[in-house]
Amino acid sequence: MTPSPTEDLQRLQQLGLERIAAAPDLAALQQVDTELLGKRSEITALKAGLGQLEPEQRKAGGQAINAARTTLQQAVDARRAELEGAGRRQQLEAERLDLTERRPSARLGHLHPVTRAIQHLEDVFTGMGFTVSEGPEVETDWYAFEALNIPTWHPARSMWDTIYVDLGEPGSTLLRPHTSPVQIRLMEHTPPPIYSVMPGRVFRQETSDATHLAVFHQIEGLVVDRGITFGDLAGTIDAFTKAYFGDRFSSRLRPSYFPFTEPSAEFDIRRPDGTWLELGGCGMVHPNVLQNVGIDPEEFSGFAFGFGVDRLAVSRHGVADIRELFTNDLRFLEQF
Ligand code: FA5
Repeated sequence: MTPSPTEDLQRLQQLGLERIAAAPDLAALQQVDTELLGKRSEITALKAGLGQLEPEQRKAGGQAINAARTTLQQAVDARRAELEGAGRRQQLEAERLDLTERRPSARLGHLHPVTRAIQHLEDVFTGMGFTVSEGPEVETDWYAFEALNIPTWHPARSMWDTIYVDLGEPGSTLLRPHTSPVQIRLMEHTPPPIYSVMPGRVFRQETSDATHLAVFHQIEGLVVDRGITFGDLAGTIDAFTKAYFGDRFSSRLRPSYFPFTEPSAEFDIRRPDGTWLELGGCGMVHPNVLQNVGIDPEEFSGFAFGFGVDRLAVSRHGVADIRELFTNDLRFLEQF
């Protein structure tokens, strides 16, 4: 006994719907569509067979076949829309450009530890009411020595192993061996009160070792006002040490000598491991220096300090050898 057209239809519709739902892509769906509803499909064959039925059965059969066709056709259309939508989403996703995305392979650099130290120092000092000033790296003998109370004959000249530039009178032009000339330039143009720091690069004829470089950085500080005392200097150095290094570091002043300050002191910091590091020199601005720039030492007094930024950066980061800063080994620099 052959199955009735109704049973055939139900089976065809059920199987058809399953195949449509399972079609993984548009090409597969097209194939299923042709097989289910095309000219050579079973459903078309069923329709052709209607002619052999009785007229009343023919009508009911025709309606059932049409209903099944419509159901299958709607399922194909729905699945097609679904697959097309997924395709568009996939394409959009593939073509998406996220401009805010940081790819893990694109490594961002950062500023050199010495540049960062200078910026940090500027922040600390501007927070204490200081301005920031700059001066040239190539200097004249006047600014680097004479105006700082160090005449040519002065034995203290040997404190700075100066690199001279072959320009003008021999010995008249040089690479500044310290940032103190910027004090002179500032005082020449700015009437007191002066509260300023002056960071910059300096140069000395020096053989590098773990604590010395031939090209390094200093930051100079200068205060000129009425009634400034050595107590103000000591207080400023102390406030700076705590602000920059934190409470685990402390500072001390040792008597010393600089021709441009009187009295003079050496400024050391004590690291958390208990060792001391000579960071810089300081003192009360010598009256001769004030006179050299036309400031009356009877009316104004001041203090100055100058210390090594590179030494400060390495001690802050616990680096044993200062030369590491400038060998430009990325594996070293990336740690900061
Ligand atoms: C001076 O250069 C004075 N101009 C400092 C000063 C300013 C004194 C204002 C008084 C008033 P000195 O030569 O000591 O001083 O150098 C100051 C600091 O620079 C040193 O304490 C050290 O921290 C740093 N320094 C000196 N030489 C080197 C070097 N070769 N490499 C790295 N850092 C150095």
